[in-house]
Amino acid sequence: MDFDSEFDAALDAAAPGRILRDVDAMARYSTDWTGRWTGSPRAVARPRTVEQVAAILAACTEHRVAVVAQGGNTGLVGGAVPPSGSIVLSTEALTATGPVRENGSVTVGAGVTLHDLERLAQENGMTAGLALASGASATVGGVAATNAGGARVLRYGTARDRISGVRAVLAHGDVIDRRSALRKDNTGYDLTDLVVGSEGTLAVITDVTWKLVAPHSDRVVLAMSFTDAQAATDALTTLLSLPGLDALEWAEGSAVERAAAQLDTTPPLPSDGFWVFAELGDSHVGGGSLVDVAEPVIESLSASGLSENRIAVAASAADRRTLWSFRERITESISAAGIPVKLDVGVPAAEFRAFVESLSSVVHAVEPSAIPVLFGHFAESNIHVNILPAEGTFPEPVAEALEDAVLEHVLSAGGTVSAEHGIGRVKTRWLNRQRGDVQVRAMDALKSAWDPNRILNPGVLFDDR
Ligand code: 2HG
Ligand code: ZN
Repeated sequence: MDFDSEFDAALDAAAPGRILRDVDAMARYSTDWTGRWTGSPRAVARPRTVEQVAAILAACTEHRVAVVAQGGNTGLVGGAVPPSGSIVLSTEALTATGPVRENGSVTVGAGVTLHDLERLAQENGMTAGLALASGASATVGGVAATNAGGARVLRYGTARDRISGVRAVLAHGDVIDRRSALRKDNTGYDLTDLVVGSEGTLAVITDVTWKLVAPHSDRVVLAMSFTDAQAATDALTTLLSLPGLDALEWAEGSAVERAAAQLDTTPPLPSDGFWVFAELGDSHVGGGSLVDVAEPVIESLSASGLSENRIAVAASAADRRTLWSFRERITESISAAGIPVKLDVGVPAAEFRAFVESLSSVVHAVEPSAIPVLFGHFAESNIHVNILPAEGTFPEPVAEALEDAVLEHVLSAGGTVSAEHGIGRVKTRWLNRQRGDVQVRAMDALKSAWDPNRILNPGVLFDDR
């Protein structure tokens, strides 16, 4: 048997009946959600157990075959796209769920979707505290591997804040089990925190222990269309004083219009301005409803120029969902228009307005016909810079030039090249600029110790070119 067929046999033995090799069957694992990147894996493995994951990784290490762990394939930075000749290790069949413990934590398989985690939480009178528009497909393992955020980071933190333990398999097949039932355990290096956010480069996460949170009995969503970014940023401190603030999001009017078109409707407020969405949630508001408690803050926003026709308040579940959809459907509406250059940057709050206002000139200096669409997470000054081509797709050199111009601008504003989505494949050439040689060498030393043959997600995070 030659080396290749020896590997194929080892893979089949590692997870019998769970290996795909047919090109059509592998298609949905090979192209990322944005449609910008396509890879050509030699196989897709869909293990059902941690033992199968360990056997697959041992075979890959022995044969030096690259492995790309993949959850719901909803990442936006090319972090789960398989390079040619690699295998995709899909975690979608790792869906075992444990009981919700007395301390509100639950251990679930990496393949459980965020929506299924939320359903499980709600059946137990709790909520997951992390929600993404892609939650029907995004998996807990993918969310952990990328330290995903979403709209509720303001209140409940990123995935790292919600995860108290993981079980993960190292490149040689050894298993690190940190699925602890303990809420506190201060014994040595925090291997969970290290694996979370490592984008599949250190280990393959098979299970996650998640800290659920208590739900709110009262919820209100506000949408506000400020006249411009200046008016909105002037109001930031006031907005942050809204009682029970769960989420504070933003979008340019043109982005809201795109979402509205996608929803086949019109925006409920003048869409010329700079939109802010706020969600308030609480259970004990001193007898009054949340709307009553929020009233003084809303009045002070009106007093500082936000006229009544520029604010919408939704209290019922249906109305709240409708208002949120003008923010949540933006990503989909952009993808419906073409394949965008997608960046996810953050700047210090003091730089936010100037950054947002100057972005179109930065983009147009590279490509005059490009269409920037901006939105994101207002409380964290996180800007999702999407740049659409006038038609079709950008040629790759233009896409890279756009990325470089925007990211250069970010660094000069003291910002980060990735506030939320991670480095993936797209931003490897920026990691050194962002973190400096000393920190990248420290990360690289960890990578080499844990994965000496560099089989785990090569080309992601580190610039291996
Ligand atoms: C969001 O906040 C997501 O909606 C997606 O992080 C952002 O599409 C994007 O650029
Ligand atoms: Zn986001």
